[in-house]
Amino acid sequence: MYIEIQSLICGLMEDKDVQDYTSQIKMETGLHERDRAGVQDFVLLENYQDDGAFIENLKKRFQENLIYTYIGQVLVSVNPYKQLPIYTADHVKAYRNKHFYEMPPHIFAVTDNAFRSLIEENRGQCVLISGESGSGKTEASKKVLQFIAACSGNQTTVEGVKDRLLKSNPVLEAFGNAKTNRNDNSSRFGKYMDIQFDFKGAPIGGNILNYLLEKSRVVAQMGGERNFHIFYQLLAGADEALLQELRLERALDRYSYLTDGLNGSVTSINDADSFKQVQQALSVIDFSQEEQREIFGIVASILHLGNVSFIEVEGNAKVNSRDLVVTAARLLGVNATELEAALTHRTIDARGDVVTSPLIHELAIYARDALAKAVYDRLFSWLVQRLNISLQAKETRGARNNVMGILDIYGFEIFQKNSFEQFCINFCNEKLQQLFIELTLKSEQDEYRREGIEWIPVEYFDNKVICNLIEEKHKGIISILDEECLRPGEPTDKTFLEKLTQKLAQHHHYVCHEKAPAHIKKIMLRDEFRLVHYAGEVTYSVNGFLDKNNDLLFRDLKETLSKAGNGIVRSCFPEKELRSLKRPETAITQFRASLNNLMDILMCKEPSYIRCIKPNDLQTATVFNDELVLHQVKYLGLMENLRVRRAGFAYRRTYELFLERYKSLSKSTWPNYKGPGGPKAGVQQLVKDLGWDEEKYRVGETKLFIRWPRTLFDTEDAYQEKKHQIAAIIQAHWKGL
Ligand code: AOV
Ligand code: MG
Repeated sequence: MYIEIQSLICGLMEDKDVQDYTSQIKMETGLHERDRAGVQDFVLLENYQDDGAFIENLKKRFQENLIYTYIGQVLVSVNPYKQLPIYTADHVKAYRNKHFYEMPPHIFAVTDNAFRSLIEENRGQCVLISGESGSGKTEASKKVLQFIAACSGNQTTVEGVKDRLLKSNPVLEAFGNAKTNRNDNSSRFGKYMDIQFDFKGAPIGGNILNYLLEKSRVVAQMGGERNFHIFYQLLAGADEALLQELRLERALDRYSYLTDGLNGSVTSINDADSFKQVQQALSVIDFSQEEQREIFGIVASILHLGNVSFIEVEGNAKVNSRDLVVTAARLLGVNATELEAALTHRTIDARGDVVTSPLIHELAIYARDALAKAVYDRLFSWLVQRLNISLQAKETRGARNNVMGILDIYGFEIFQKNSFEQFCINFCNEKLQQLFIELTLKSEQDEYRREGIEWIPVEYFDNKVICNLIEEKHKGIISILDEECLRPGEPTDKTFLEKLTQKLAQHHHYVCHEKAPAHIKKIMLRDEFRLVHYAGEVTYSVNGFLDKNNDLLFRDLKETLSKAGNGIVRSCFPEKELRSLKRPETAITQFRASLNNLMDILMCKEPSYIRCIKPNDLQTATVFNDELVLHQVKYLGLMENLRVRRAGFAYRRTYELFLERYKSLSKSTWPNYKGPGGPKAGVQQLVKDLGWDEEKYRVGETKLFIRWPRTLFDTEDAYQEKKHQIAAIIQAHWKGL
């Protein structure tokens, strides 16, 4: 009897251990928890067309700390704004090697799924994380990395790689993240990280691509915002000796580059601790002492530069605080007199005619800020390159396809004042949304086609029209901006705006001041234009567009830096750049090219999607703002995503899995289907025995497609009942023993 019962349970519980039985039942927050905690896959929602029901489901789950929900394979994640105990080693173990739907939704399940496709099918993967600023993308990317590190190989060689991969995060965040009004730890750069695996699934290397750092933040911040974390970390965390060497004082208000926005610390951030972590991470990644000294030397030099002021003598700018220039020059390893001259003069080389002229006060400030921005920006790119050297795989044979990419970019943002930076960031988000549309639609269509199932297309809002408005050759905003930047004469931000309006006034997604509807006109200034993005309407001020796009650093400064004693600075400003006669590409053109390159990389990988949602604007765990969430659900296209998923068939399972789970429901499949035709025939027999009528399902090549969730609910209910019956029999049996 005992043996019989045991084999019965084993059969029912698929591959799980008998001992796991009770915990298994507890873990299964699956279909049966749908009343208390909503449904764990939106395709199971009865009234799936109704956005109210969608939000209600998200809210219910959020309140139960169930932040993850699926739409088919897409993971929707709501930022909990508090630490949840769901990322432990036990969780990693529980999700490792499990079938996607066997466990409650989790970012680990998505990662495990991608990871297994990578290893078993040798298909390049990418995890695409999107959502607006503060919705949890960066945290999500860290969880993906955590899972991969925890469940892949543990030989010492691999440990080194994993350590370096993990430690690259605190370094990049220190230099590339900052407190904004949307997020205390906002990414101010885009990041795509490839992890390379060997054929056994052990990480052997990685590579990071970085996208457009918001360098204007180095010299100015909006009210309530901060400069990049590293400045505060250095001042709070460096020991006295280091501060002394860098000639720094701890007080933040001593530094003009730190006093623009929020002057001080942020409660959610411990700068001194973070600094220790950064130092430790730099050591793990094998940055030499010399390199570390040079890095912090550069950071400090920027703070000193920011304090350099000028006076005007007979119309020409003169440095007012020579000692600061001397200190900055020492840290950069350049000649102080030369730096002073470069800050106040401009040399123009017009076809061999070299003319040096003094700068007016305003231009000297411009030159100083351009210098600080360029040095910081190039330091950041240098850091990424340096990390890549450390992450480089020693052995790449046979590992070509075994690459998993993780994309974590800056999210869509709307501020009070939006400028060139927001324009770039939001453009990037448009591109990513475009990719989502293409890939989800495409893969869905492919699956129906592959499986030989009829398919009814669903209407989508395709944001391609906005991408085109921005990037189309000759006609798009980028082209118009570049044209204006390169035009001889006196192009200004104002003439740029005029051109925009002249050429785009008719476009449905472009709104100019003159043609704006009355209620919009009221809130728009004359130097602004407005774009109807997929994620909302944003008003951009054209102030600074030309300057930022031209991204000009006067030749004199470049020349000075190319001879720097600080090795990092020297390598960031190579001499050959000075000799090049080609006009450097504009900032936006470079950005567009790098984004299009990224799209190509992503297109040839199998994507997994994580759609992040933020529950409120207050960065708090206690508020779920229905309206705000609905807005995100709408623009992320989640309702359409769900409709597509439901248009044909809500649920699909491979024959093997379906049969394994539900075989106990029919005599012809229990304990095993023995007839001809394998699992497919078994499932066909099973659903016939269950009395499903033809309308409810379709038989694909490898999968069973189920039209209504109710069908699956009923089957699942029957299965659960059977399981409990058996459990009762076992209990009775044990009592009787
Ligand atoms: P983002 O990357 O999407 O914004 P983050 O990942 O930085 O957003 O998340 C913002 C903050 O929300 C974090 O600093 C955490 O405090 C909290 N948070 C997010 N996800 C979780 C989680 N799973 N568990 C606990 N707390 C979380 V931006 O980079 O601004 O677009 O440019
Ligand atoms: Mg981020």
